[in-house]
Amino acid sequence: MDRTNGAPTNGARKAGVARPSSPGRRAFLRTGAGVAGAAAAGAVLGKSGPAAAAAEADPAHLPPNVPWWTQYLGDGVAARPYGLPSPHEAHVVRRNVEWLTATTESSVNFTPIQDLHGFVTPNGVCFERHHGGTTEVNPVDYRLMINGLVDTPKIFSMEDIFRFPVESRFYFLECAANTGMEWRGAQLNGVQFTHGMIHCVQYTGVPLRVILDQVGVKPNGTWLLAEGGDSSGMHRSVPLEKALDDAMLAFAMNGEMLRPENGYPLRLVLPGWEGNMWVKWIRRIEVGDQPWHTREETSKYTDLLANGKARFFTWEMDAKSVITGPCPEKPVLHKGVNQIKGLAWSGRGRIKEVHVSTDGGRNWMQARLPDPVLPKCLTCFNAEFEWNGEEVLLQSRAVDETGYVQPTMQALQEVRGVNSIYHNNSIQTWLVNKTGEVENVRLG
Ligand SMILES: Nc1nc2c(c(=O)[nH]1)N[C@H]1C(S)=C(S)[C@@H](COP(=O)(O)O)O[C@H]1N2
Ligand SMILES: [Mo]
Repeated sequence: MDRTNGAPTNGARKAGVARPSSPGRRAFLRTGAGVAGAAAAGAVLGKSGPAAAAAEADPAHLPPNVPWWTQYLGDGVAARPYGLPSPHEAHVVRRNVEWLTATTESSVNFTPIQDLHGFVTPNGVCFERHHGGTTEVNPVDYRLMINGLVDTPKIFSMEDIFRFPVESRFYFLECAANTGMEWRGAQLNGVQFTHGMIHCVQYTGVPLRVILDQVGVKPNGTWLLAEGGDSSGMHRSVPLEKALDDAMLAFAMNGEMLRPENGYPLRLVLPGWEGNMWVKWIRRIEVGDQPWHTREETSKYTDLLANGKARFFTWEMDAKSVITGPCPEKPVLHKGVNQIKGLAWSGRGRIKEVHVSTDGGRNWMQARLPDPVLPKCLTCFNAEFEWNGEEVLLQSRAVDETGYVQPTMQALQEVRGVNSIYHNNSIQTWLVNKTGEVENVRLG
């Protein structure tokens, strides 16, 4: 059954009337194809262009006419046991960049942050980053083992996990490689691709310290090794202090069990720390007295500096922000007052302020931060700007509660060089040109 236009079926059939034609469907396809075509071409990634908003309403649907959807019964409650977004939102999807990785199993797709509202990422569009593909785990066969420097090594089933008191908390997860393609200059023309390796959901699970209490960490136990249950051999060393602070073993996101691609049935949550350490499908935690220096914390996820040395154990994600509208996917359509909207976050706590500039960082104004502003969580910001059809350079700059200010690319490069692909939290610039199209550019 074709449901693309949401036109009545049941009601129309029952009432014995023909299903009305819907010009709205053609308009929708035109817009949708624009987005899909641009992404496939890869040239202007995710760019929908001003045409995106040019879909015209059908006068037959507008007042004083009564549109067809008011004249027919809608689908009954049995039609959708698990709900999906409106077909008119079919462009709000995760996208990958084919040339970025050799395979889709060891790869990434990106959250469509330009099309989302508020700070919570819907489960179905949370970016995925796998090193060995999505792992399918039957929770009945699932076990978490804890061994090493503990009094009583133990193996926990999901039933065991569910018997502990749980907490629910909102946290962002950002891959250390988010914005990693942009170190040497503007690369990807879409905020989905420059900044979409991030999501923010409400995790429900058991604090890791509660589980560690069960096994009794020995006095010389100071480090944990977290091991994933997928084929990639994902291992990361985690200092015990983090485990005893705010780490969680989460089984749910946004009120439902984790999605398979995000670690079902159990994942490690390390608030504010780089996404790589949030081991999915976690199968084992070993307690030790020193870090393991695994592949993922030596050859990968270290930051090669200009002098050939590498920073390592760079766990905390520095404060960062980005404007998600206007952006390359969301051109400026109107002269006069427009809204700037965006997201800010810090691995060190709350966002204190966000500043926005329309002249490439010469002048800054304070953006609004609508409630809630939660620690280690995406924070929305918005501000007005007046567009008179001239070129504009849009930027945002986050300040967190420690007083840390998001750096310019030049300032970041002075201390980090350009060899790394990780931890690029520099200020992003969008050029709004005279037609209102928006382009990813590098200043200076
Ligand atoms: N077991 C396992 N855990 C993993 C990974 C993986 O490939 N295997 N990828 C890591 C990386 S690099 C990131 S950025 C996050 C991504 O989490 P997500 O797929 O829920 O977005 O999971 C991390 N945990
Ligand atoms: Mo990552």
